[in-house]
Amino acid sequence: MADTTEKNTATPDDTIFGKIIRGEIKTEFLYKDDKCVAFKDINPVAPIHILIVPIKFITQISEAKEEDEKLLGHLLLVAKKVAEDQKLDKGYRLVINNGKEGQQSVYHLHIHLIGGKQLSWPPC
Ligand code: IU
Repeated sequence: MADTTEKNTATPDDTIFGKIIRGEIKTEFLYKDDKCVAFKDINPVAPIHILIVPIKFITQISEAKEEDEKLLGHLLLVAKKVAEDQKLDKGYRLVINNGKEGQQSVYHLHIHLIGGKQLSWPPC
């Protein structure tokens, strides 16, 4: 399995997702607007595994501010729209990993959209 931890490529105000957003790494966007992008996870854990990433650099959900309230709502609605586009009508899961114990590896906030099979619970 590819090592997707990216500690050595991140700078304090950028990550590989910044490069993807800016087009420095060629990536097919499944959705894009002036606030966020969505693209396939490079290491999918399910048949459908898409990341919804804000263009604004927020390292993680625990660092989001009151002023980000509208953006966070927008990300959830985009995740819902992408799920509909992917015809995930039987269900799906949205996940935000936060920090070390949350298994976050890329420190640019993102929502995982996971589906396309029967998921199990609990996840740990
Ligand atoms: P996490 O919540 O920070 O652990 O998720 C980061 C995700 O980013 C993880 O699922 C990786 O497979 C994914 N990813 C990617 O899609 N493209 C990349 O270039 C890198 C990581 I680095």
